[in-house]
Amino acid sequence: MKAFINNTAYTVLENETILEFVRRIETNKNAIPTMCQDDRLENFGSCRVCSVEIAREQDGPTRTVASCHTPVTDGIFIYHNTDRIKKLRKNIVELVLTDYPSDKVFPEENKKATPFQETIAQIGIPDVRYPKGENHLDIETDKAHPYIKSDLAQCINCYRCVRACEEIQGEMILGMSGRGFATNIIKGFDTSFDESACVSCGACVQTCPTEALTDKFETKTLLADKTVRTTCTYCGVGCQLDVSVIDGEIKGIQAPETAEVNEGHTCLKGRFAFQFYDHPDRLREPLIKKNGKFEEVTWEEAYDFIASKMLHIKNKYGPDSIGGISSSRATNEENYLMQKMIRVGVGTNNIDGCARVCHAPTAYGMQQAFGTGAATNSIEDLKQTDAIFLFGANPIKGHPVTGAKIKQAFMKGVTSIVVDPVKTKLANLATHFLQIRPGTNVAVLNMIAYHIINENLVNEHFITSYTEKYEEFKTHVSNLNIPELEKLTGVSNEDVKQAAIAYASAERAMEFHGLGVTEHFQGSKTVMLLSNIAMMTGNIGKNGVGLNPLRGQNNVQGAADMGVQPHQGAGYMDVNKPEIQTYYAEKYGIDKMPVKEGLKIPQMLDAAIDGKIKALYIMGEDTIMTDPNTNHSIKAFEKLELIVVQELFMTATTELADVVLPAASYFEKNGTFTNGERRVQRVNKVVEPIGNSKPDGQIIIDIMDKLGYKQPTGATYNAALVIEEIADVIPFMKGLSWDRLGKNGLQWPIKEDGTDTQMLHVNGQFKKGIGTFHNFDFEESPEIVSHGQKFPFILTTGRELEHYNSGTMTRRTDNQHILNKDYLEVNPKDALKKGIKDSETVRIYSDRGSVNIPIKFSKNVKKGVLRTTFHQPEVFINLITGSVGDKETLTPEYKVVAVDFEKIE
Ligand SMILES: Nc1nc2c(c(=O)[nH]1)N[C@H]1C(S)=C(S)[C@@H](COP(=O)(O)OP(=O)(O)OC[C@H]3O[C@@H](n4cnc5c(=O)[nH]c(N)nc54)[C@H](O)[C@@H]3O)O[C@H]1N2
Ligand SMILES: Nc1nc2c(c(=O)[nH]1)N[C@H]1C(S)=C(S)[C@@H](COP(=O)(O)OP(=O)(O)OC[C@H]3O[C@@H](n4cnc5c(=O)[nH]c(N)nc54)[C@H](O)[C@@H]3O)O[C@H]1N2
Ligand SMILES: [Mo]
Repeated sequence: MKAFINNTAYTVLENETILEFVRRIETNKNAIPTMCQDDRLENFGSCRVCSVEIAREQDGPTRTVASCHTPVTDGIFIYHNTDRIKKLRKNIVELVLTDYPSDKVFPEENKKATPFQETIAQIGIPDVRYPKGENHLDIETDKAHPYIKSDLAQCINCYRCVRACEEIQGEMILGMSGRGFATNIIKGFDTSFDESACVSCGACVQTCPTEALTDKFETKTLLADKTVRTTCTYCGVGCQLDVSVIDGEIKGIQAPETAEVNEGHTCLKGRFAFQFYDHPDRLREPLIKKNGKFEEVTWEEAYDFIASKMLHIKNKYGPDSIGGISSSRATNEENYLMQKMIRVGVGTNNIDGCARVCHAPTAYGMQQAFGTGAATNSIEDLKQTDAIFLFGANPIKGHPVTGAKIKQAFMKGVTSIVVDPVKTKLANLATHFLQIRPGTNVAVLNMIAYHIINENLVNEHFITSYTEKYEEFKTHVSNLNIPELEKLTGVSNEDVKQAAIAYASAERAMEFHGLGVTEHFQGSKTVMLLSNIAMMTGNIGKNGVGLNPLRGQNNVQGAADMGVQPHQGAGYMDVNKPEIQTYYAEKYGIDKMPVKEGLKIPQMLDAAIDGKIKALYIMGEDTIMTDPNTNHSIKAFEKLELIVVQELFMTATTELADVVLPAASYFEKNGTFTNGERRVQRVNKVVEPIGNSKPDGQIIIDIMDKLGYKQPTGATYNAALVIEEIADVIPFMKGLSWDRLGKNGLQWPIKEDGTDTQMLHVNGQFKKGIGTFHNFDFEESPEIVSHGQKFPFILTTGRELEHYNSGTMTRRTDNQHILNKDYLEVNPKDALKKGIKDSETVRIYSDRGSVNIPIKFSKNVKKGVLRTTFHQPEVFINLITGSVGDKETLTPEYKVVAVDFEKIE
């Protein structure tokens, strides 16, 4: 199809609007001025600033249309800069200016123009001819919210904020009220931002073309010295951020609209929670504990102390007496170096990371079923799916940008199934919600498989062509005692059947899962059953399907890829195989690699108590706060001869250390993070390291050197060079290089020529050759079997939107002004039975200990179930969690804790 711009013919792309067409041909975003239009929002066509003239024939009679929402039709003639159109635009904007502060028409000194000011300049308005009317200029500025400011006097009623709130975030906090000049945006039921149910994502601020909505950092109008694109440090979504810097300090963050992952959106942590980075509490100097007190020392002194102690312990007790815990908060390059330091510098496979307390069962279970432990598809696929099966994940809080996309899909009517013991926001919107008893995943998935088979909804072709052991699974499932499982799970068989039918009859169904699957006694088994369900319905290997773990930390996927696991080295090769040992030894330029599989974190702690582990080297984990059964962890730490911790802040873990090394935060170093869809993205240095802190990569290279191994990429940490080494060692990253990563990264496997991979196991070609079915029976958690009688409530712990894990970072930002407490969610009936009122503080106790916590009445939990989180050290919930873990991977069962609670007298 062709159409004409000023009488010249051009080819039109499918579904192009006139605005898109003209902008593309003129390669100029400003070819037509706009006001209410935002590329990320549905076209609205209300302000008419983007008007153009169109004609059926050359220089024929014209019609005026809003170009943003008018599709190009075959052969039309477009005239977008005629005198008539220019006059019309000027009139529209002048009219808007009659109700707009006169001192905001042009950019203020030392400030960048707002998009509206740019439009004014583009249209060329020297002054406003019309007198000021009755207007809304006297509306007071709302500054109650810690981050978002609204000055509605500057509102031009373009509705962009209202639409962004709904169309990007999926909230409906903002609305319009009143008519004519009195029209203005309202929040909630006309409250302040602070009182509304706003999730503080800042989408409204980013889209607002004036300063009617700004963040408190005034990021929109900052005249920054530089803006650096980097990858967010919080969850595994991997949002891209544009960080503005003035005089070497970070002043504000916006979301780049060119980012494939987050498409100009972030949550409140990515956009606003950066103030931790230069907080007075940041560690700035190395510290050694002398006579029970930390003293500042030089790097040289700290290094010498660590190296001499480590070498002494290694010589006395052997290399297996030392263990390393690496950080999923740090970069790939740093994780790679860390596992190398432990394996090559020390000579042991005792290296592990936070995947152990998180998604290790996902990696293990998916490897058993498919051959690769990572997400099969990409988030982009949400646009192509017919059904979403959300199992034990709460992305609204944990992965907010993906959560918003899932919410959009739910609201648009995609078939939606949620399985969770807690009625989450998404559960409320879902077409099917199974509110199971915590810990009964295997039972409910067996029921689902039973119904899929019974209803004849299996994909026989997929099963026979690409998988094995289906018949065993089928026989197992057909022998199930369904009424017994119904009782165990606490959900009706009919509801499960309907959910099973909904999933299996969708053309394309996508599974998402989270910690509600993995942090359980039967975690790995649940992952394998989720894999079964996908395989038996043929939901693998095409767009809009698959098994998609919502990986937790910014770089937990990457840490495992880099070899932060005791049984597999960089690139998932088994460390106990002689040919693999030879492979790594050659790559690392040493004689021989350690031969024994290493210890997992819980085993390291047990071994410390048994006197077999003598030293722990920890890079960026708050083990004491975040591992279960804190008193057990403390007991282990107290037996150690050496504890080294690289950290940003003093934590419960550093308090017990012998040496604390100040690490540079992600703003202060280069490297890469790998998100939950296997996408390796650049982390670009934004500012210099705070104080005397150093990037983890530099610290590790220095320590390796002291231990007698010289890193071949040189004595200075250089991420691009370490990537070259990684690409040489890890076969599925052969084509990885710093330059190739570009702005939006690459998804592994990355071929030698640099082509990457959006989807795994395409056309039934499983990584391990053939997909394998496994079958399991439900087994009650030992936690319930041993302690359920005495402690009759089940506590499950999860997350809040505003805070991140141990809270070290988010607690040092204004997020703490939005939420500064952990609460215990209790079904009102349970509390009232004990004579406890809403908001009272209770004592909650288990076999391990007790803590005090304020309660919050909540109908989102059934009777007998309690929910809280683990962000605030004032509560320190892991004092009561237990040591039961997933049988295969030892991932702790944070989601089933036998407890009771009582009123504090
Ligand atoms: N705001 C914020 N975001 C985060 C984090 C944070 O601390 N704060 N942490 C990051 C990290 S490390 C991770 S791993 C991810 C985690 O993100 P998610 O996996 O979403 O983690 P959770 O909220 O802990 O648990 C998910 C859901 O599992 C449910 N669940 C509990 N028990 C069961 C069960 O027996 N069966 C089923 N089907 N469901 C169950 C819970 O009720 C909860 O809704 O979030 C990441 N993102
Ligand atoms: N009760 C309960 N406990 C849980 C969970 C639960 O659901 N319930 N979830 C578990 C899960 S899934 C996880 S992943 C763990 C998370 O547990 P952790 O990994 O211990 O928690 P984080 O707060 O993410 O980060 C650890 C530390 O890294 C530091 N840090 C950040 N960036 C850097 C850096 O670049 N370099 C260095 N050296 N340090 C840095 C931070 O200051 C922080 O203290 O918690 C687990 N604990
Ligand atoms: Mo995690």
